[in-house]
Amino acid sequence: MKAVYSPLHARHDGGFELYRGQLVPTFETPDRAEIIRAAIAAAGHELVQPREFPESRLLGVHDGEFVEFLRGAHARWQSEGRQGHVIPSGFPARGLRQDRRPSGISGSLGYYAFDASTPIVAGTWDAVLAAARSAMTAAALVAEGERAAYALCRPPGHHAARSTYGGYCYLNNAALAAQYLRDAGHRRVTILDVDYHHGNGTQEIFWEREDVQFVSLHGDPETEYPWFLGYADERGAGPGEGFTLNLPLPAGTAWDAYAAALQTALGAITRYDPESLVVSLGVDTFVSDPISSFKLESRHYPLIGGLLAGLRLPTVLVQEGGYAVAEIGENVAGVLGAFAD
Ligand code: Q9C
Ligand code: ZN
Repeated sequence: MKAVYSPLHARHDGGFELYRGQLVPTFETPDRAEIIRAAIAAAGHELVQPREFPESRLLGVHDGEFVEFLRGAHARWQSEGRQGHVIPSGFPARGLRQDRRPSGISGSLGYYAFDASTPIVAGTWDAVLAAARSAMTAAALVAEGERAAYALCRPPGHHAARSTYGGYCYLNNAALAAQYLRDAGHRRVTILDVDYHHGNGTQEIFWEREDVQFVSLHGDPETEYPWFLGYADERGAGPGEGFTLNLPLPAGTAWDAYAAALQTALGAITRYDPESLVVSLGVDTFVSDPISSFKLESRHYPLIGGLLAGLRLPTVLVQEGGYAVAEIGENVAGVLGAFAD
């Protein structure tokens, strides 16, 4: 299949994240994308560059002032003479005002971010925009008749909501792809999120919408990031009630229980009867992922691909997480390969 890739991803590099009480180099590294690129090229997928899009496309999913904040945050940090990393250090938790957007850089960071694991470096915006364009290009290819297309997005996107960023995510690539398909005339679109972590940003964006179904398999937020969303009782609201489905699974889940939950997800998708599918494709469900705890093995990813392809829907696959760098290429290529048969 066509795989959309931009070398601009590499400009997002060198950041640090607060992880278990220590400031460590971020797990979300440029070599992830390069290893995926090499593996899918070797498997015969055709690499294509992202297209240009009017930036107004971003506003179908994101708040305009949030987009401008992300674009300018690093330059502003520097112009205010700060050293160190662009990482927030305070957030508007319960009891603090949520209706004020502080004008200073520290208050703005706390207002827009929801964790301290998502650094902004000088090249972050270039990579973020290239990832968004890659997802929309893959959606355009599918809207134009491709059976499936893959966007090698880096940084990932599913934790980013309308006006918040976190979880290594800044703009929501999968949501932009789904919105693109809606704008291209697809009446109902499903986003299936198989990343290890709950796609809280995607859920929030489509929470009150019936035209985009959101289905997610993930580590139980009782113990797994992002901790504060992704529980089974979250089902959407208003016109969107019943169009969000969360299937949290306990830490340590292996293939059999995972496959059973995936069948539940596929059943819900079939009942919704969408015109197309967007897959938030994280492979941090892998047994040796350094920040996750499921126990899928490399041989399971072609099985996942086969089950997804079996829906027989035009499909956009969007790269999300996966931090076991040595195996990330094989695992992603395993999913994609099932669509070629
Ligand atoms: N103890 C994605 O996979 N830190 N984001 C987790 C767990 C953030 C993962 C800390 C993990 C974000 C796209
Ligand atoms: Zn993840």
